[in-house]
Amino acid sequence: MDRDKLFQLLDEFNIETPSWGYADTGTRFGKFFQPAAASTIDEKLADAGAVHQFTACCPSVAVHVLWDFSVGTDARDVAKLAVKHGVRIGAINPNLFQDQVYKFGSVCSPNENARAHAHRHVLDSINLGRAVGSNLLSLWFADGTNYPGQDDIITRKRRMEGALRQWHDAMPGDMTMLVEYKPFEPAFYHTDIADWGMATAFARSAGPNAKVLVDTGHHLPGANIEHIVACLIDEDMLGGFHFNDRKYADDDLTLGSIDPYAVFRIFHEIRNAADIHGRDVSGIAYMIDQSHNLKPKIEAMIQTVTTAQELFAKACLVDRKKLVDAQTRMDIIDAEGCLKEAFATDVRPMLSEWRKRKGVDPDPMKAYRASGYEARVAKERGARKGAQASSYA
Ligand code: LRH
Ligand code: MN
Repeated sequence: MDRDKLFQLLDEFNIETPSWGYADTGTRFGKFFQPAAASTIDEKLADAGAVHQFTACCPSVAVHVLWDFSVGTDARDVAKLAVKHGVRIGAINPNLFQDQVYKFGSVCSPNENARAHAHRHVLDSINLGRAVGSNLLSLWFADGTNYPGQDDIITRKRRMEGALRQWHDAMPGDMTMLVEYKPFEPAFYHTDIADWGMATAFARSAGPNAKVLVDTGHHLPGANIEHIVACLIDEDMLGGFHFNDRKYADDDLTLGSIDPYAVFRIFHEIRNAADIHGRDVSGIAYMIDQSHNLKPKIEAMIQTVTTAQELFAKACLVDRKKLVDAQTRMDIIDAEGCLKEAFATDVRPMLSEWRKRKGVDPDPMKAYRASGYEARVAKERGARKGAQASSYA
């Protein structure tokens, strides 16, 4: 692959960062506060702006409605704040899991108050998306049950179908609905949208502007995620990703920290679908969904973004002519060798040159650390926060 083609692909490879990745997050066993952590939407957008300033590939920020838009907030003001910090508002994520009324689910709940509450919240989220100029409605449902017999699975399925169809039809024509699946947590017996097949069926029944969102942490051990990705692309049903890494479950660790070759294989299938099968992969939304419980949050985000760029660039370098030839000759060693060769390629010099061309420092982490941004905001924000206690119960 010639350098200009690779640089053009890198220009198009934008990665959306999550507002919640800049805030203090934890597990049920505790939350460890960081003085520099963001808590207001202004601070989250400022930090996302800093990541974009040093990486040149993160122009948008995903928001979670109830975490980022307190009551009375004018959405247009938030959009202006984003511009002030050099970014724009990306995917709109309604919160359909934290309100007390959602004890037995949101749109799948036997409790019609829960269904009505959820219905209104997503309609409000669609209007918010219009107000901030976002064309992505990203839906994840904690809906499910904890015990066999607790509720009727088919009744819940039909409630979900009805709700998704209504919201799909309420969306403006240029908005895409992303349906995210997850096998378990917080539900521990069944989850109403548990895997890619269910998400695809729900998206198809919702309407033409509904696609599937693949969160890399939402698969049972042993699942072949790149196989799922290849199928979704060929079915024209892949809407986007929530990238993170994990060793066990939905650990939300930083991308490539546990299994970088797995991420490379996903990017390989995307490039293969485009280069060999002529599939249009330009509309795929590359988003990060991580919680940085221990790592400094902005450094973790910069590390994630540069790792994603490296693994994407390596996947672009697979010699697909040689690969197809080896596959046709059923020469497994040579075929696998094409991927191994690309994965072993040190793409950092090329990425450094791409960054120079974009007018940013070839080493974003070093440049960020030298900027003093972290110490400055820690001083500003730490002073305001004072002592904080964290306990789950
Ligand atoms: C659920 C999930 C979903 C979000 C949340 C922050 O596990 O992946 O995408 O809404 O994390
Ligand atoms: Mn997710």
